[in-house]
Amino acid sequence: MTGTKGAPPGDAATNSRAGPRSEGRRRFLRAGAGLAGAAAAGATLGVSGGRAGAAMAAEADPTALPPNVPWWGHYLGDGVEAHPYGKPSEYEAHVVRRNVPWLTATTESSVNFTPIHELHGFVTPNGLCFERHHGGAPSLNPADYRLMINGLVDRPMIFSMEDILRFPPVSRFHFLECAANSGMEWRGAQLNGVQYTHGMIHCVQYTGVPLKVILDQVGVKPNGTWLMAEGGDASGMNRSFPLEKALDDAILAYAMNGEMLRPENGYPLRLVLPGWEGNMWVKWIRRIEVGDQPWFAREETSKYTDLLDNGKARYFTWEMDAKSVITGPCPEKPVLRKGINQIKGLAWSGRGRVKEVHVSTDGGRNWMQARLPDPVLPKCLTCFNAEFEWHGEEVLLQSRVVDDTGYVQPTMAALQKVRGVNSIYHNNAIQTWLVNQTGEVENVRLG
Ligand SMILES: Nc1nc2c(c(=O)[nH]1)N[C@H]1C(S)=C(S)[C@@H](COP(=O)(O)O)O[C@H]1N2
Ligand SMILES: [Mo]
Repeated sequence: MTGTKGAPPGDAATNSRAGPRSEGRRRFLRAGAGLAGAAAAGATLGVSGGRAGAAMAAEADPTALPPNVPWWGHYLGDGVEAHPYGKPSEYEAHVVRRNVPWLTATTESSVNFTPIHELHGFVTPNGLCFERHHGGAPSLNPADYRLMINGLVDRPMIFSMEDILRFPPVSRFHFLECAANSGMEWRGAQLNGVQYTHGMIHCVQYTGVPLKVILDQVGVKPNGTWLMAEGGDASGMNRSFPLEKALDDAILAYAMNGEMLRPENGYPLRLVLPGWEGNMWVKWIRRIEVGDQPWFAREETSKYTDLLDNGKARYFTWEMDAKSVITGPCPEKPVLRKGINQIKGLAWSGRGRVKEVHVSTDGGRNWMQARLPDPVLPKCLTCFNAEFEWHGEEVLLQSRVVDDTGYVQPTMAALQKVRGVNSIYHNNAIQTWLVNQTGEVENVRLG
C-alpha cells in the first residue's frame, strides 16, 4: 500500500469546518450576543476563540444556545433588497472550486475542481461546477452570438439565440466528467483530497433544444454521417462525433439548473453529449459541420487518446465507464466520532443507470450493498449511502458500482492489466481511502 506524496494547496488542513468570518461580523456578533443574552446566561462569549479541528463547536456562542433566545431573534434581519442575486451563507465560504497551481503553466488553459465532498444530493450548484478551458472563458453578448451549420446539409443555416429559443425545450439531468478526471492517479495515489482525485465532474439539469430538431431544419444529406462541433473561444476546440449520437440524445443547451449557462460553462450555448467524455461537450459552440468521415482533430488524436503498453493508442473512447467514489469520509472529511458513521458517495455510468453500489471497509474483501435514494436517472450522478461502525481501528474504505449493462467498476490492478500505466484519461478504478486510528483519511493505493 502506498500513500500520497503531497497535498495540493487548500486541502483538509485549510478547510476549517466553519467558514472564515469577517472581523466586522465578529464584532457585531459579540455586541448583539452581549445585548441579547449575556445577562441571562452570565456567560463569556466564545465567538473569537476557535480551536483548530473543532471549529464549529469551539465557535458556538453559549448565549445563543437554548434555553436562551439567540441574538438574531431580537433584531430585524436583511431586507429583500439586500441580495438581488443570492449567495451561500458566509459560513459556507470554504465550499469553493479549487485549482492546483503546479498542474498547468497558465490558468487560462487549465482546470479547477468541484468540491464534491461538500455537496448534497446529485445536483451541482452552478457556481461550483468545475471549469476546464483550453483558452480561457470568453464573455459573449448573446446579441452577437450565432450558430452556423454547414457541410453535407440541404440548407446551410445560421441561427441566432432568438432562433434557438423558439424551439420547444427539453430539460434533462446529466453528469459531465472530464476524461482526465482521476488522471493523476494512474501510477499511484497522488492527490490527497477527493476534490482533486474526482472533482472534474458536475451534474446539472440542462435545458435546451435536442440537436436532432436543429438538424431537421438544415436537412442532413444521405451521405452525412459525422458531425464536427467547433468552439468559438480562443482555443477553437473542435471534436467529431457520429450522427447517431446527434439523433439519439444530444442537446444544444442554453440553461443549467434553471438559469442561463454561466459564462465559464459555455454561455450562451454548449453541446451536451450525455454519458460521453466532457471534452466533446463543446462550449460557446459556433459551428457544426456535417461530413462523411471524422475530422481527426487535435483533441481526438494528440489528446484524449490512451497509449497502451503495446505502443498502440485507443481513440474515440467516447463513453465514460461506470465509476463511483466515497465523498465522505474522504481526506477532507475525517471520521470524527466512534460508533455508527455514514458513508456517502456518488456513482455514475455513461452507458445508462446505476444498478447497484457496493461498499467495503476492508479494502475489497467483503462488500455490502449501499442504499440508492431516488431518483436514479440515466447518465446522471446517483447518490449512495451506507452505515459503518468504527471503533478507532484502521479501515480501508472502497465503493464499487454496477451499471444496468452489468458492467462492474474495476480495481486499478484489473484496469492496468488491459490499459497499462501510460494512460491519463478514463481512469474509473475503485478508489481506496485509508481511515487511520485517529480518524484521519488518506488516499492510498492497494497492491
Ligand atoms: N470551446 C470549448 N469547449 C470545451 C472546452 C474548451 O476549452 N473550449 N473544454 C472541454 C473540456 S476538456 C471539458 S472537460 C468540458 C468542461 O466543461 P465545464 O467547463 O463546463 O466543466 O468542456 C469541454 N468543452
Ligand atoms: Mo476535459
